[in-house]
Amino acid sequence: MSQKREWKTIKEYQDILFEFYNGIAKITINRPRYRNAFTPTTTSEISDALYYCRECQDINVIVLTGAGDKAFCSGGDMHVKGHGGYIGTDGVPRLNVLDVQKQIRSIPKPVIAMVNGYAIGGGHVLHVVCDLTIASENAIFGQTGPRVGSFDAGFGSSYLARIVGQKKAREIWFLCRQYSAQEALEMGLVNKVVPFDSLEDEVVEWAETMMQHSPLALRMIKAGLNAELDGQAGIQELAGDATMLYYMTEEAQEGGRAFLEKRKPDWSKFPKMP
Ligand code: S0N
Repeated sequence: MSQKREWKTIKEYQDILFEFYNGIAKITINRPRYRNAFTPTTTSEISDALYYCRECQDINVIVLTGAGDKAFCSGGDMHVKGHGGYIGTDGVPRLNVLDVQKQIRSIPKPVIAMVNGYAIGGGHVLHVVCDLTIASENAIFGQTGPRVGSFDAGFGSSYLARIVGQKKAREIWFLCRQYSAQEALEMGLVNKVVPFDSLEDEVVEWAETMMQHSPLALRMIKAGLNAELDGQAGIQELAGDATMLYYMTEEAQEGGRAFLEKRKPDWSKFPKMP
């Protein structure tokens, strides 16, 4: 039996719920009528929430999910698909889910996809880019692009191939089949499959376990795992973290202090580790 939790609303949005519980932020795509398909409004709201999560000191782990028991996310909302992207309320076509994908990968905190039903098309890519995926037994995974007139040749393909291998990634994209949660587990696409009623309990337990560990260590591991795959952008993130750590040292402080005190810095007192 699932445990009842008091999730507190962090901020009100139109298309998403953004809630907090015990160090965990939960972002829920709240368009169950359309199997939680996203519009430009949905994705810009997720971006805004992720920015908040990055800045907020009280948030340690982020959970991304969909409302209801049918879908995590069914990708871009076909009702607003126009020439050049998904058309927002301003009439401009956009593919701004790409910004969300990049944010999920670069936010220096673990992101868990809590997949509670269909993760399809651009919705599948969203779970792929999360650090971890916990799925309910009724979850179904797949890409539809070549069948419905789209594709994601970015993280949705290359990172997918890193996870499931080149042959399987090509199968997923070329054949546009749907895969059960069990099949997804067997191909390493998800971390764990649990009954629907215990999905949130399991996700919260994983989050709480990670929260017992060093946030900085988790941050560096995430940056390192990304850096291997993300080229110069990945190295920039890892290097940024190295700079942050360097700024925490007395040696770095000495440089700044010496400049302000108009003297030569004295580096001699700092250890040169072998
Ligand atoms: C999810 C599916 C399998 C669920 O089937 P089920 O349970 O039988 O429900 P339905 O009766 O089909 O659906 C219920 C209602 O929900 C609507 N709906 C479902 N999905 C969407 C959707 N994606 N957009 C709009 N509406 C949706 C149905 O129409 C139905 O409404 P009513 O009751 O009025 O008929 C099944 O629904 C399904 O297969 N859905 C479509 C899944 C799909 O093909 N998704 C891909 C969409 N495209 C992308 O995601 C492209 C991504 C992309 O464009 C991209 C590429 C590269 C870089 C960026 C992007 C980007 O997105 O920005």
